[in-house]
Amino acid sequence: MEKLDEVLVRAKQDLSCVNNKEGLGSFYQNYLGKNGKVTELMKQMKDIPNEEKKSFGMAINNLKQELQSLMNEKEKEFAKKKIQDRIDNTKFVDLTIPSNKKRGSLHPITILQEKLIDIFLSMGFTVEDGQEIETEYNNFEAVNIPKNHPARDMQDTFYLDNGQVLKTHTSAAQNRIMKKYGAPLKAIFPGRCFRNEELDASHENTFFQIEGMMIDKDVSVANLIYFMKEMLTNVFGKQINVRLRPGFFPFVEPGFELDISCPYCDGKGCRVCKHSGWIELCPCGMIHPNVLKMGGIDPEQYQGFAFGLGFSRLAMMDFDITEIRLLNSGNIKALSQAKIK
Ligand code: FA5
Repeated sequence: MEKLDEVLVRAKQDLSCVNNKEGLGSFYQNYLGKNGKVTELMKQMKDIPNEEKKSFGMAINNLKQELQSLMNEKEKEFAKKKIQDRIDNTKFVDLTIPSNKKRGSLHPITILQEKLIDIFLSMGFTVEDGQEIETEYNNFEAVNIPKNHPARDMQDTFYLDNGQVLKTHTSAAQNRIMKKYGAPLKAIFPGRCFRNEELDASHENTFFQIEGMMIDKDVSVANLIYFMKEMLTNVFGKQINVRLRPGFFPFVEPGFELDISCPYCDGKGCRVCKHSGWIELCPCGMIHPNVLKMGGIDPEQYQGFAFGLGFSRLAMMDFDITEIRLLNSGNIKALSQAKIK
């Protein structure tokens, strides 16, 4: 029994020096492990006279329980210390200090796209998704540009190994949308386009267009002019005049280049309109009968207009950005100088 008391005193001393989990592991091995001091004492049970065996056994059990609860205490102490250490080493952030970081904003392209979508939704158009990777058929053949047609040269693009192309214009979605809805339909489809281009301040290899199509009975150029004027008046927040000049695109007949009266000088002449009072903005026209036919729509019954607005360039005007490459640059410092209204 004396030996048991000695072991307990010794164990308490040893445990007071333990200050980590590894130390606690060694302590366990030294006392309660296979060859530990308490286990050794238990092995002596056989030499104890029978009448004392019971009390010796109980004392050993008490000793084991005491050591176990001392170890549990120690473990709790370690856990508390770990939390305290983390608190002591954490650098607290004072959320009340004003930040010197600039606030973020949406990208000019996103802002303008949302504005255009809202305008067209309010005029009863649906918004469709186009694909960035398209079949050659949808990008060219379905819009009346057969293989070897010279118009393909104007829209050279990036061809994938599987023969598909990065779409050169949003018109590539026309055929899919006509087949999906049939006539009548009123839809816009914004999207990213790609061309193998000589790059300059207004030509990028990756840029955005928004396409619009309206197909119904008795649709005419008058409808086209009405919707374009409505859209532009909403974008610029003032009355915009338009004029049409003849333009060639194989998928429209007749085809036009739509110019707008310069919204910056109200047609008087300025740097933006190169002192002409007009800005070339949006190719458009009446959808070619072949294109309607390929889309499964009877051109004898239905007509439609289509337009393909280059809205990277519109964004440049709207946000006073003089270099188109800025729009794809991810250069926050430069983009934040764009006049986001
Ligand atoms: C087309 O892409 C026709 N699909 C538009 C169309 C649709 C006509 C429906 C008739 C009916 P174009 O190649 O001109 O046309 O491009 C349209 C607009 O996209 C241009 O006016 C211009 O604003 C923009 N654009 C074209 N190429 C680039 C480029 N490399 N970088 C930036 N914008 C471009």
